[in-house]
Amino acid sequence: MVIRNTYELRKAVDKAVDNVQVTDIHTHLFTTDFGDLLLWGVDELVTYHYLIAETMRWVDISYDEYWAMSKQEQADLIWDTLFIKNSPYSEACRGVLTVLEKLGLDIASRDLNAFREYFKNMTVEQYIDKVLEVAGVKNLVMTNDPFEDSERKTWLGNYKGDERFKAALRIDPLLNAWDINYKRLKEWGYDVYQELTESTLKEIRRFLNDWIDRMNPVYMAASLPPAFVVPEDSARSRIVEECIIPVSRERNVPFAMMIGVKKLTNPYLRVAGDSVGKSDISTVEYLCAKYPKNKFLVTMLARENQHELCVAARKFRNLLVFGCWWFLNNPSLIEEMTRMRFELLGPSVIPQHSDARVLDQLIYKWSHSRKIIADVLFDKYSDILATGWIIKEDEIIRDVEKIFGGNFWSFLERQF
Ligand code: RAT
Ligand code: ZN
Repeated sequence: MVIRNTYELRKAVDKAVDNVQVTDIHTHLFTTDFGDLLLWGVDELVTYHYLIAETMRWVDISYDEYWAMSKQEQADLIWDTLFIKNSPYSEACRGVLTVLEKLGLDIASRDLNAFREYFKNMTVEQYIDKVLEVAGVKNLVMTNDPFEDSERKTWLGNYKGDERFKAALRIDPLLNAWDINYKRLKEWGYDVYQELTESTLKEIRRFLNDWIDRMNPVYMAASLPPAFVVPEDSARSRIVEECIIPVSRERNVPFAMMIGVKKLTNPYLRVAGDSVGKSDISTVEYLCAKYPKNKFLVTMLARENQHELCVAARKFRNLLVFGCWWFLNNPSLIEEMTRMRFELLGPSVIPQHSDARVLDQLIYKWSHSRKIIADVLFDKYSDILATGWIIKEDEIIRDVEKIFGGNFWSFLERQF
């Protein structure tokens, strides 16, 4: 169908974006094989670390007292602080309301215990089906760290998998603390030393290959500090160039770099204590230029890095920009970044991932992002419609399929 005016355009864009089944390329969710590692339900939702950080701004209890509480006590404190004593319009608070509303619960009751009741008779299997359906997510990528003992035992034991959940091999410990973690590789039977000799590098490649065989990951990923620089004289830089790059190319497993995290700026906040810093885009440019046959997925945490990251993607087809990560996952910034990306890169980006740590969050993260992406798309199509360009509804559906996941799958298939 040919779109004739902005009224039809608005309807077609909203329909395409509402109906698209998403591939969520970065989450912290797990299959049921991993037991308690898959977080779900209202107490997990309310104790999301984004909300812990917001709560501690209001309350005067010590961090230790907070961490000593049971999960339910923590949730009660957060609910009372952020939802009852203050209005819950921060993005993370609003997200909880969106989830409860989309599950059909009576938000107006403000009754956390009533919300808890809803989950009492639900099995996790039923709830996965329900959430994926409500969120419109067809498949998602986990974060799988072989250095996490709780997770490792499942990979080495009876991992069965679920077609909807893809693995991603997370390698932060290898890149960010080699001086400590080489000992773990040694324990696991790899003949490595702290000094990066040829034979140690070979063993690191063997470690990566073994885990690629075991997990069948769609990419290898690391969260990296603002000071992430390649090339430089450091263990991290050498492991990137001499291990990650060759294995990534040989196995066709892209390297996902998530750059700009200042770890534990406030260590007392634990998982909620990380912050953001500006990073050097030259590292991304260097890697894309020096290794044109390698594939790189990149997201950066600082708002200040977003423009140069788009420009880098214009220069390098082996660079796929994705997501509005963590502190950028707020409506004002998602809108700004999505506009800039569409203007510089057209549909050749992945505007969003959820980063869901709690299954339920898929519902709000995708509902909120869909709305903003649809608004920006409508503006962009309106501009070309005004020139006399003919837009067909099928073409809108085609573009929407790409940005909500198709680009990811076709990037994996490309051969440079
Ligand atoms: O967004 C988050 O939940 C962060 O804590 C991190 O998990 C971050 O997304 C990461 O993958 O390191
Ligand atoms: Zn994450």
